[in-house]
Amino acid sequence: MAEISDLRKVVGELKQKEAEEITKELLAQGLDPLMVLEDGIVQGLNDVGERFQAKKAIIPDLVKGGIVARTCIPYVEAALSKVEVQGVPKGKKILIGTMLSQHNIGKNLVSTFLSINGFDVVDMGSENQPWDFYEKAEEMGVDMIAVSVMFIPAREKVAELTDLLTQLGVREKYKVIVGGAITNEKWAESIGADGWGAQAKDGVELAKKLLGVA
Ligand code: B12
Repeated sequence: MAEISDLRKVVGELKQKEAEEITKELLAQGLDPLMVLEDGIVQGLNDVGERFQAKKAIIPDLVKGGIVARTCIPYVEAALSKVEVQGVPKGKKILIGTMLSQHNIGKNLVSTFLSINGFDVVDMGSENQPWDFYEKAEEMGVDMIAVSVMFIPAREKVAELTDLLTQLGVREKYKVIVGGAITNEKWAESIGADGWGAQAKDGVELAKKLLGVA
């Protein structure tokens, strides 16, 4: 019988077919889809990232890691929507995007989690600049801006975003939350974000808390 550690291993080894089969098997066993996601798929990708950092993996491995993850995640999402759906419209609009980077897998997960929990999500995709977030937030009249931050150059751009909102006199209109592989709570506080989340599900908790909805 497959275990979550097996999923982490095959994702880390970039074995697409095996990863897909084990994901299906673990979910069929009734394991918590959130654990399958975080302890299996995300940890496996972190292992790929660590190998890359240690120069034991190359960019095509990162590309393959993204493909393996995107093969497995739809099964998790299907299982999540069965157990997690709150379905209650919250009447709150949240803008989400990645700052600068092409890494969109985590952002897509946060977006899905928010949607299935009843938030109205405006997904502006990847490779955004600070002013893209500002313009879209004003255009769509959102309540919150969620930024996914996945590589180092993106970090200072998020600081630029909070400064820009302040300079334009709209900082109070929007709650700003951040997350992503290279972020932590201390950094989020230092750039004046309203909240930070380690995992996609934290985005939902932060949105509920900061926007004052049950
Ligand atoms: C797959 C991958 C890629 C793929 C991405 C494919 C895609 N469509 O997304 C591709 C090939 C594009 C890629 C490219 C690069 N990558 Co890359 N990549 C990764 C890898 C292995 C996995 C990322 C991933 O999808 N993880 C799975 C998802 C689910 O996790 P996540 O994004 O972290 O999201 C979770 C949480 O963080 C959270 N979350 C995310 N966003 C938000 C937002 C909010 C508001 C909240 C609450 C929560 C939240 O929720 C998610 C679920 O729990 C990471 C390693 C790692 N440790 O993450 C490196 C990594 C991110 N990449 C890295 C680098 C360096 C690069 C490149 C610069 C390499 C290069 N020299 O070209 C390029 C940059 C390209 C660009 N312009 O953006 C570094 C970044 C660190 C740094 N020093 O900047 C990492 C950490 C690898 C490493 N250890 O060196 N990469």
